[in-house]
Amino acid sequence: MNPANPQREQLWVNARLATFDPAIRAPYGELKDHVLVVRGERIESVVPATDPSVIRLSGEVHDCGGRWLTPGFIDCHTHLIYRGNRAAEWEMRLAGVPYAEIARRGGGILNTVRATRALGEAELVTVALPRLRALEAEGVTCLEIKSGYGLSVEHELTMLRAARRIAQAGSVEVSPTLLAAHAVPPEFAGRADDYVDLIVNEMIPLVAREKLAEAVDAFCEPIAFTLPQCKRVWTAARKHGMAVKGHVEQLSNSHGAGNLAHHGAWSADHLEYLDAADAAAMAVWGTVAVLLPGAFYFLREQQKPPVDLLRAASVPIALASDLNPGTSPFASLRLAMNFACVLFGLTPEEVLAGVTREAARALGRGDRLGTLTHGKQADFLVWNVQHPAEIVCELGISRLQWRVFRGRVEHVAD
Ligand code: DI6
Ligand code: FE
Repeated sequence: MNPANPQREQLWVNARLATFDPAIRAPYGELKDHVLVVRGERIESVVPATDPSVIRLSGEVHDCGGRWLTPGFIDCHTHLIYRGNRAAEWEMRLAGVPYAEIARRGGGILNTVRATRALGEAELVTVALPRLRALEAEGVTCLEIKSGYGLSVEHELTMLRAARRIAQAGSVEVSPTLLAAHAVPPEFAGRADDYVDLIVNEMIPLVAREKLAEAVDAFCEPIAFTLPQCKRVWTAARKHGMAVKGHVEQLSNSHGAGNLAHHGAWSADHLEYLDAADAAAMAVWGTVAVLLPGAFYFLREQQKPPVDLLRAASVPIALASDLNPGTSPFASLRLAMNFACVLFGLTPEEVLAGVTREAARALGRGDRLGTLTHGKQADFLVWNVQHPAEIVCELGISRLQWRVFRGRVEHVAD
């Protein structure tokens, strides 16, 4: 896609701006009667409509007719790239076989690894595209993409190169993450520590050198990797200048979240079993809590993440789809947003902040994305709604009118 003309100015008028600017006290950071001025790929300013400077502005005028504008949505935890589906395993789970048992029998993640390894870079893009398009149609302008279904040097790199191709296609911003520590591959069965050696000594240095990922993730659970193994992965990542994050406290408490915080992590994800000490550490180090209600729902978990504890400790809360074929098989951030309200008790305002301002922080992009403020990238959405809560409440219908990515306007619906 062509980049937006760097000089061209756009005036977005007659909109209610849900800025999510923390400096604005109103719910949703609302600004009424303001003009959003875009130049090229950036938000140049947000000025009162009565400001004399507005008259002097020239450019393309977009009349929003009183509609709401939000920042572009950011899906900060996805496994977008994989082949096939695991509906047969889901059927088994519905019949009572636990997820961990399926994993122990060689199903689960390893099932998807076998399917995914058979594809090359271009084919991986092809199978991921329908999922990407579904997210974009809901207003996603930035997403994280994890590897983790390759589990060898060659196959993890192929997945990350496929993610790079998606980024280069230019319809969305991509934050690529190395998730080699997702499961122990069959070649290393019974030798998890040797596989961690491979991740630490070969994969991380190579991925850092080729700049194929920004961050390194690890799945810290008894069915995946122990805390000492994850710590080795996170330490190596930091040594190579990469950000860290983790799948932690989802099915048990391993204190992964507290350890991530001490590694200066971007985020700790899942967190159903998070305790107060680790929440406090996250607050101190600015580690974002990424809640993943889709996995909670599909696994029919009972233990909810401690939302009140996160609020009391002032830990920033983001949420994401966790799109993956096993535990969260749906390409819909809006569904995850709805689940977060209904299942976890977040407010619609927290949820919308959680896929904009806080999700941007969870991807190390808090300075560049996530709010409608001067200097940020011009990624925003125009909604045909009376109130922002409608975006979260009403499923199965799209009220998205325009999706703007880096200043390029895409008309979504009439
Ligand atoms: N994210 C993951 O990576 C695992 N659970 C989760 O919430 C499982 C992914 C899978 O089963 O393929
Ligand atoms: Fe995940």
